[in-house]
Amino acid sequence: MKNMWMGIICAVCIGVAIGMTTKPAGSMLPSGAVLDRLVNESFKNVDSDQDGLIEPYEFDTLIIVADKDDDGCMTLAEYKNFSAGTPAIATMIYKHFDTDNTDCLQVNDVYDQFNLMDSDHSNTVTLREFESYYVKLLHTLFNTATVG
Ligand SMILES: [Ca+2]
Ligand SMILES: [Ca+2]
Ligand SMILES: [Ca+2]
Repeated sequence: MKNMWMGIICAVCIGVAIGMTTKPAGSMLPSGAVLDRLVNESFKNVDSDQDGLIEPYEFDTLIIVADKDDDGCMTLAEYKNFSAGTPAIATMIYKHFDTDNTDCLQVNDVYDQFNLMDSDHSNTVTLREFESYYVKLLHTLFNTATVG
């Protein structure tokens, strides 16, 4: 009886391991329900007054909120704590914006992203606008990652 269960558990292990090896090292591009949850939770992280829209001031305060020690820099460690994504995804997003590799992101570094998100220039970002920005960003990151 015990052996049978061990066999089933091992088969599951091997199945998972094979599934992993067909994907790029490190992390998989989220899709389906996982992506939906990631988009929704990330949106809520930014929408601090929870009215279903991201306003410019909320985008400004994103880094200030994540900057736990208030030294004016959001470090990778601080971003990982704040981000709704897995540590692997958070690291990819962080490095994408920390182009000079100083482990310090400031409001100015990400400020122009608001305009990229607000595709209809209404000065607010809806969940739909945020989702299309986020999906595009993830695709950029994963394409870059698989080349290197
Ligand atoms: Ca809001
Ligand atoms: Ca800090
Ligand atoms: Ca808009």
